[in-house]
Formats: sequence, structure tokens, C-alpha cells
Amino acid sequence: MTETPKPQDGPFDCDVLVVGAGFAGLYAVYAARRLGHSVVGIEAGEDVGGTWYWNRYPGARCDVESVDYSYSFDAELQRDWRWTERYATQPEILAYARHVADRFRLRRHYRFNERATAATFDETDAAWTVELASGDRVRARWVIFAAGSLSTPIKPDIPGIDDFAGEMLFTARWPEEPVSFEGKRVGLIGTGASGIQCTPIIAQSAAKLTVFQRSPNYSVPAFNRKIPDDEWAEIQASYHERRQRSFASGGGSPHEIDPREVWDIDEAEREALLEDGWKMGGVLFAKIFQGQTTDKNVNSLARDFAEKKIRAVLRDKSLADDLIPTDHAIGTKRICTDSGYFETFNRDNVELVNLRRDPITAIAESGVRTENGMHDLDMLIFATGFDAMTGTITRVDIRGPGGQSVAEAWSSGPKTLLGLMIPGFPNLFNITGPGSPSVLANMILGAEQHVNWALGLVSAAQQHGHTMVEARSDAADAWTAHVDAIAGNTLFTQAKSWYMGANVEGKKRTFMPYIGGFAAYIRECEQVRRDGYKGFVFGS
Ligand code: N01
Repeated sequence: MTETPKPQDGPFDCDVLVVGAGFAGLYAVYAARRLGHSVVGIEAGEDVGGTWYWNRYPGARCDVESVDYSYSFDAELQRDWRWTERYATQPEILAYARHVADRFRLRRHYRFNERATAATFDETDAAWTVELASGDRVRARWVIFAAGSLSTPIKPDIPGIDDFAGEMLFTARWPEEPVSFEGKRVGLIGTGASGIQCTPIIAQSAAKLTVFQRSPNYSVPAFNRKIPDDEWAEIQASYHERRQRSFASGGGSPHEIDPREVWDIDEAEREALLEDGWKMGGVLFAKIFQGQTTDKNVNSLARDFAEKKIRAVLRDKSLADDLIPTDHAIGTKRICTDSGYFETFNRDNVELVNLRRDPITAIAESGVRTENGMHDLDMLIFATGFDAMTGTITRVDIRGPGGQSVAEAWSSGPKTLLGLMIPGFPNLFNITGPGSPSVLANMILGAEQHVNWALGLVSAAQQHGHTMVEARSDAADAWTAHVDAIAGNTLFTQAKSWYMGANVEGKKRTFMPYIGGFAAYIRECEQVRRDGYKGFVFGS
């Protein structure tokens, strides 16, 4: 069994190549090895952690509760790792990823500081040859691409961006060494989840923080807190059942929407449910009533409630008008999870620049120039998002036997079967990609399910003496149309979100994740398996 990949002149062989050492990649290495495959992993970062390795900006925290946003595959790991807070911070999640890597001895499979740049499939011996940035190559029969859904940050195309003479930082590539804001005039461009999480922390010590906002976002407080021992004991006692509920849920955590028709609930109780939902914190506020993201009237209940909450913390009414979204139904862009975001704008050292009224014209040596004037800065931070879901895989020049690249195959939008395989690209599995619940569900449980299902397909192929599996084009068409149709019944397609590819110039507008729910997706996958992997073609 190949365990420790060694740099060498020629390509080295393995059964399974895993791209990425985030939670999906680590699990893929673990699970493939457990099945007896020889496994090689490559990872662009210096160490494991993926998203949580790169996004180490101050205030970074998960918006899924720690006890749910963690692996379920090993009961002892689940028992031994003690989460300290309801929503874990980036350092704690990174420490967890490192613990998992140590505990299951996963690092030895990996080459770190290494990136896949291209891959070609040789049909004669049914293997991928993957080119690495170092110049080395890996040959693998199966490739599990687990490089993340939000892993290609966008550097905005603002004139003069490289002229800025002060410190320039990206939340998605935050340095490991401490960054001081003390006494500095800091500018922040971007008010998505990343910008919203770091704003309050920067404001605490910066001389001045200028937040450049193009689109306001809904954000719900995290109501974060320590997990006391008695609560931890209760969680431990019912962890198995909690996991079962997560796998049977819409979003991969043990929370479900009230089953009643909303208009059958009287107003006082609706208000109480909204208050409870608000106190649940973060994204869970999108899951209070049936129809909340499909019916504008139901959505307005949550929207009006959120607006009242935001207005209540802001002293200046015109600031509230600027900070409250008016362009999308609440929850149709990912609701942010904050710790004191709106309150921060009550501080004297914080200024909001509404770019819809006063757009950026250029970045200069000394700061950001908007139509109304110059904002002099010592530090400029970009929290400007990602080429989500398709950006990372399409940047690798992966070419199937027909010679077409993934980027070319997806030029009019991603096409997949179950989100896992792309027609024309045999033996390649994409984890939490478009066509899967991906970012709409708990990413760790999603990754476990994907990897298990993909490796099940590999085992099925092997049992029958096959060396190749591919998604049939018509089956992928049907799945993609199904993914599209479900999204079309919701309000999500009306928001200019990264789910829709709307944040990237020229990207095809299509709702990328499967929005039918985590449990429904698992049922679909299981049905396909029971039907003898219907829609997949085996070959040798
Ligand atoms: O990125 P975003 P993010 N000039 O795309 C603005 C997850 N996440 O990193 O909306 C000015 O949401 C852009 O403006 P607009 C989570 O799933 C989770 O914050 O295009 N502004 C927007 O405000 C999240 O949804 C957590 O008008 C420009 C911002 O940059 C996803 O990652 C924490 C601009 C980008 O927001 C992405 O979040 C962090 C320009 N040229 C992230 N270009 C948790 O809490 C872009 N913008 C777990």
C-alpha cells in the first residue's frame, strides 16, 4: 500500500488520489484507506484544514453549531473531542482538523504546498495522470476532488488595486502572524459573512474603520456561548440520535421547520416562533416557517421581524436604511451570523460608505477613492467573496477522454449526476459540488455521505471487474434539470447571490446547489444505488 508519497522523477501510482485536506479530503483519505486502497493526497496549503486553514481572519467562526459541524464517522472521536463553544472559532475548528489528522495518521498520505494544475484520463489503462505545480505527476485510477466550494477567492477588478501603498489583506488568505489594527485607519471592502464577522473586531482597536458596502446583508446574532459541562453530558448521551436527526433533516443539523401551515398559527405564536428562531441564531433563522423561502408573504414575516431587530440596535435611522437589505428575500442569500455587527456602526470610529450611492472609482496609493472623495487608509481588507462551487475545479485543466475540460463542459452551467460525477470525466468524483446539497447543508456530514457513496460505487465497479465508471450524459441532464426545477420553485433564484454565480462577471446564472434537502438527496443517492447505479456506465 502506498502511504507516503515521495517526490520522484516519474509519476507515482495509487488507487485513489484525493485533492484537498479540508474536512472532505481528510475523510476521503481515511475512508479510502480503510477500504484497502492506496491513497495519495495533495493539498495547496501547508497543513490540513481547508477553509479553516485559509480563512483565519479575526472573528471567523462557523455558523453551524460545533456539535453538529464535526465528523460523525467515529464514536470515540465524537466522545473525546470537547467543543468549548456553541459556534466554534476558526482556531478551534482548525485544531480539530489537526487532531483528526494526527489521530488517524492522515498527514502521511499528503503532499502539502502542492497544487493540481491539470489532469488527463488515459482510457487504455483507466487512470488519471494529474500534473502538480511542482512538476511532479500522480497517476491514479480514481480521483476524489475535495478542494472546497468556497476556495477560490476573488480579487476585485478595481482600477488601481495594486497601487495601494499600505497593508493589503484578504480575509480568505489571512496571514498566520498576528495582524494589528491598533491606531490604524482601516478600510474593509465586502459585507458578506466574512466582512460582517471581522467588522466588530477590527473596530475595537482601529483608529478608524471605513466599511465599503455595495450590498447590505441580513445578519442574525450568533448568540454564542460556552457549552457548560452538564449540557455537554446531555449532548453526549444523545449524540447518536442527534446525528440521525441531522441525516434525516433538510440542512444536515437536527433542526426542522415547524410543520404547520403558517397561516394556521395565530399572530402571537408566530411572533414567539420568530423570537425563538432569532435566538437560535444565524442561518437557522431561515428555517422557521414552511414556505419561508418559497412564498414572499411568508418570507416577509421573517424579513419584517429581522428589520425591527436591526433597527432596534442602530441609533441612526439613515444608517439602518443603508444596512437593511431591500433587494432580496431573507435567507435567499446566506444569512450571516454575527457577534455585534450592527452595533458596531454606533461607534464613533466606524463609518459606512454606501457604494450604491457613492461608488468606488479607484484605489490609489493612499486609499480608496469614491465619487464623493478620497478615504485615506493605512490598511485595506478585502472580504470580496469566492468563485463559488465551480471556481476551483474549473481552474484545474482537467480533460476527459474526449479532450474537453471541465471548464469547457460547464461553460453553460455545471452539469452533474447527483452532484458527484460529470459526464465525460470517468472515475472523477467531485465532493460537495454543484448539483449536491453542498453549502446548503452541513458540509462535514455532506462530505461523509458523498465520500461513502462514491467509494461504494468504486467497490461495486471493482466487484464486477470494472475499472471505469462514468455518469451518462442523459442522466446528468435529467439530474441537473431536476436541481434547476426545485430551485425554480423557490425565491432563491431571484437573489443575486453566489449560489447563482451572480458575483462573478460572465459566470452562467444558475442555482448551483441541490435545494431539495439533505435527507431527500440521500434518499435519491440510495435509490440510485439500489437500482444498480442507474445512470452510471461501467467499463473496463
Ligand atoms: O463572500 P460574499 P464572503 N466592490 O460573496 C462585496 C461562507 N462563510 O466571504 O454583494 C465592492 O458573501 C460583495 O458585494 P455584492 C458563507 O457561506 C461563512 O463574505 O456583490 N464590494 C459582498 O458584500 C458565505 O455566504 C462564514 O454587492 C464588492 C462581499 O464583497 C460565503 O462563505 C463566514 C466587490 C462578498 O461577500 C461567502 O462569504 C465567512 C467590489 N468590487 C464565509 N466585489 C460563517 O459564518 C465584491 N464585493 C461560517
